[in-house]
Amino acid sequence: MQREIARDGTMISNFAPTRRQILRQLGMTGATLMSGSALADSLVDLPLAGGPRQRSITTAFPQKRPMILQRTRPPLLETPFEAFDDAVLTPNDLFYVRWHWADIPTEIDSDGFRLKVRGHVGRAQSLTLKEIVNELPRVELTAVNQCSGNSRGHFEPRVAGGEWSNGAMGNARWTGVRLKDVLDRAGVKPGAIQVRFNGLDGPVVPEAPDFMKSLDIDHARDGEVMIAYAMNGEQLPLLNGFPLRLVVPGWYATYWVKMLNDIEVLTAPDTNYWTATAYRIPDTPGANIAPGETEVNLVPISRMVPRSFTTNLADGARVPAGTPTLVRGIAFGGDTGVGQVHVSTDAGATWKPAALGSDHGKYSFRQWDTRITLSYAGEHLLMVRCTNSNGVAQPVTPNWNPPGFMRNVVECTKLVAVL
Ligand SMILES: Nc1nc2c(c(=O)[nH]1)N[C@H]1C(S)=C(S)[C@@H](COP(=O)(O)O)O[C@H]1N2
Ligand SMILES: [Mo]
Repeated sequence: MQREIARDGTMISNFAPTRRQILRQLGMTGATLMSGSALADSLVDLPLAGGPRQRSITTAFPQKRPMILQRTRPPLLETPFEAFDDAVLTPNDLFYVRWHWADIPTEIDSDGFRLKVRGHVGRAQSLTLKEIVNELPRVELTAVNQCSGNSRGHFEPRVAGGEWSNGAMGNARWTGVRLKDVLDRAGVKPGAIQVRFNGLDGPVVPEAPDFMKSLDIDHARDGEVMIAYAMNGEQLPLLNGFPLRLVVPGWYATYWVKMLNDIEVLTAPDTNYWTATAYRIPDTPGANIAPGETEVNLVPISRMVPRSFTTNLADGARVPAGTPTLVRGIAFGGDTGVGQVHVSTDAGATWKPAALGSDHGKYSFRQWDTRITLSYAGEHLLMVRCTNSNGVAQPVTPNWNPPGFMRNVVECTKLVAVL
């Protein structure tokens, strides 16, 4: 088992649980999703566009430590940002949560659970968790799961939708099987076009469209897309998709279908609302348009773009003037690895490379650090910019689009240097 030291001095294991351990863990999971009352334990100020807004911290959800509460039904819980400074892997009990519909099973019997594989296949399957764990090759991958609308609350002008700050993302080590191996077992027939994924959750009213997403057949069979049964060496928390979820490395989390129990191979492009209509972005660089601009071509959201954050100094932090200050954070390349991370303390006139931490694979967060010296007392802006290994760099001006997707502007932290 590989281990590394986290910043708080504890050990992080690069968990390699045995099949027996995994099967023991995948016992019935049950939970009460929310108590309905007394959700707010305390308040947190978030510096969102249009002025800071107070949001509550909740401890009312199962398998979760205190989380920032966006919405109760369906649960939308944001990861407190400090978690990203503590370790390169986001702990399961701090991992953000997002659901579209409130009808989410509160108890799942793992013996009775089946994953169906059907549609345009030669041998339709109804797989038990034991079969998935024991009979298919196991794969592991560290990858960032980020909501398309992460950081939406910072859009200016403001847009409709969940007002996330920067905590609708997380990085985990995923264990599971290749989607390709599952599809091969079912024997996909020639003429397949897309593969549709559905989970156990559903809408509260029957007329509303069940949440489903589809991938093109070649993407589904690329050998990278996974069906995960463990996250950071443990079974998935119920709210993150117990017992199985899709992992689509490098792509926005909307495709990472949770509580996955149904895979359907299609012979025509999926026309369901969530694939054909929702989650569309302007077909422009960075999905960027001017507010009010119309007549733009829309395409499905897909690959992530690079981002980076300072994690050890919050906005308004006081640092000593004239002496070096340690600055550190995380970066990710989006659909590929981190190439370089640079910081600037002079409004972007000059950029200095940061040192990169250990490489957990191209889809993972990568830690970075450097030292800055602020020569005079007063306010300074610290900027951090990731360039991914394809040479794509974060923009210095924010993108804008009506759904508030794909924000990846260079982040600025205001520092106050004191003598
Ligand atoms: N079954 C199901 N899977 C789903 C969703 C959903 O509503 N239902 N939401 C998707 C979206 S938009 C996001 S951002 C991620 C959130 O994953 P998490 O809750 O594990 O962080 O789940 C995705 N998978
Ligand atoms: Mo999302």
